Amino acid sequence: MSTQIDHLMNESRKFAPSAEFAAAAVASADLYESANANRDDFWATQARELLHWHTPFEQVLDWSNPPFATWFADGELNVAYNCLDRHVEAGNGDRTALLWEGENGDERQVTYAELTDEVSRVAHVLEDLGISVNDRVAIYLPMIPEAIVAMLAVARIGAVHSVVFGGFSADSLRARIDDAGAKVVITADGGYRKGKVSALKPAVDMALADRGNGVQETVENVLVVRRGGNEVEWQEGRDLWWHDVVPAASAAHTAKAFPAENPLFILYTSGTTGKPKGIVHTSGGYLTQAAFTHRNVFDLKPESDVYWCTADVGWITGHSYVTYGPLANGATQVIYEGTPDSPHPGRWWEIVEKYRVTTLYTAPTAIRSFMKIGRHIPQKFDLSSLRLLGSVGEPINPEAWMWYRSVIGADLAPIVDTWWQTETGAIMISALPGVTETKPGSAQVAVPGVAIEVVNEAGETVANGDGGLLVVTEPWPSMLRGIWGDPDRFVETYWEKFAAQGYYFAGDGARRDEDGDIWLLGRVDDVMNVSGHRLSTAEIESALVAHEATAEAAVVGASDEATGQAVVAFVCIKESHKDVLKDTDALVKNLRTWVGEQIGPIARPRDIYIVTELPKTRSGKIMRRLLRDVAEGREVGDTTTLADTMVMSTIQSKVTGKK
Ligand code: 6R9
Repeated sequence: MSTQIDHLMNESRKFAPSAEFAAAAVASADLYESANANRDDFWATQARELLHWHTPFEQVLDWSNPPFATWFADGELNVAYNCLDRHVEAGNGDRTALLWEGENGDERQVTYAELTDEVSRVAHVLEDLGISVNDRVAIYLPMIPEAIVAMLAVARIGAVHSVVFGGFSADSLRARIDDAGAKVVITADGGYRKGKVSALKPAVDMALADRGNGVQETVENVLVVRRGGNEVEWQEGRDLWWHDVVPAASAAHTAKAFPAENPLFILYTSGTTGKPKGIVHTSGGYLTQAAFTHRNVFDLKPESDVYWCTADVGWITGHSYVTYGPLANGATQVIYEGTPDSPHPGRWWEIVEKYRVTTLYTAPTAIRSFMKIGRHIPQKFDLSSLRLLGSVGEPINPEAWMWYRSVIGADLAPIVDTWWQTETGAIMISALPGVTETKPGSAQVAVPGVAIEVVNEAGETVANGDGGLLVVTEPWPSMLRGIWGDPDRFVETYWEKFAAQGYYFAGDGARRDEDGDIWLLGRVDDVMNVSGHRLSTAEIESALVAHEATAEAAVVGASDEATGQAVVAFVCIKESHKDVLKDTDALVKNLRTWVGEQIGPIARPRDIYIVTELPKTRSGKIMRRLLRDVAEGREVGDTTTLADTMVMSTIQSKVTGKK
């Protein structure tokens, strides 16, 4: 790795936890000690302490057939019982589980007792529809309490859910239903997004329309929640209204025990090829690590905290840190249906104020978009209840980290930058609040019980100060158990590169600094090679965002005859600095010089395009692949997973107009 990425590593600011926070912290340094002493014993202890086992396990990890692991395989549990009934039995039935806020201002509060009843009813309904152990149920819902109810009802009867994000098209839904062979789809008429009802049921109808290609339809029933109130078409015999069948079902439902390795869910994630991968997670190990990390990384005090993870349940973050982790731990959490700026740009902060949110877990892309609008919006609200902030999904630039800390966290709340993936199931790298001294921009250290290394192409651990590839060197409880229906792809994608060492290859570039702290440098396909120097997109983006006028930046490597690759940047300007747009040539020149000063001349972008939006997936990840197409003058590839498909044509016209 060249010295060019030193820019990021020169970050010398450190923030020790306050004595007060540390004294009351849930996590302690002892966790590392006991995990290091014996990893398997450590996880066995966590599994026993955090979960209820109908049949206690004897076996912990079985790694005799790598990369196919089992955890706690002879134990039995019920995941929904762990998230619901046991809290009621412990006397906490009146505790609020969900504080739901609809985008249109509707509100619902659901206690643990009520949630248990509702999940039990839906479990009966699903059983009456013929769903049993291992059957697949697709869930295609907005962020309403029923989304969580549906997931838990499927889990309760030992079936497997496949949640499909409500923003995905009928085609994407069709592909996911087919791949998993789902028997039931749970959906809604529609939900509120950006101030209006966005319909969902028509996409289900379209997905299930007769394709005339002889493929056998697996879906027998569609269960429909009324939320949007929009008109929907109805197929008698197939479609059922939730409000007709659920309230009529009994709230008494016995949660049966299932083996710990019973599949809990499939979640599709995009890979390097077109076909999405159905990542498979199982029950006991997954729930153990989701609950452990949720408790320790978010310093959870279930009696007093109000936790809010802004992710949709359509993503892994919503699975592990909205549904499973928080509910297993008996937390009280906010669920918000809509977009951050509906009906006004302060909506999130209004919600924090209203519910006295203590813990906020969100993505850098959201933070940067709030930076872009300006601090005067959050400053209108009382955010003093916030005591801990989390980040996930992308590297968080030091500038965004500092803004998050000072504007949202009043310079007091610790920030945990959590690295993990759909495949890892739960958080793998993060500071422990109250224990770790935090550093802006670095995810820092593996959580207790997880073994991470940064290695070179030969699989050798790099020295502190050097960069390489991020690997997980030991199996972990919430690891993916495979790709649905494709064991070969599972082995090839994650385990072949470091087969000799038996390491899991995450696909991310990383570097350890002199303290041994880990810095994520983006996907390895986002690493550029300019005149033989390795440059990371994350590093140049950080430099650009550190400029006072920049709100957000995306950098790609475009092929270049002279230098192999050249740096091409796409930059959004802050509302408060719109004046600089009067002279874009001067602005571009200024930004190039700035990057040169920040990192070195080699990192100066060949081209800088000033744009109003960046292309992002619906989970907020910048789609650099598309920007690379533009930068290299190619036709832009598949844009169907973009949140806003218009963005690319706007950018394209900007770029061609310039040339
Ligand atoms: C949880 C989630 C996984 C990819 C991962 C990495 C990036 C996630 C990050 C991060 C830097 C962090 N990523 N968290 N990069 N710092 N704190 O996002 O899962 O959607 O599967 O994405 O996201 O590149 O490989 P998923």
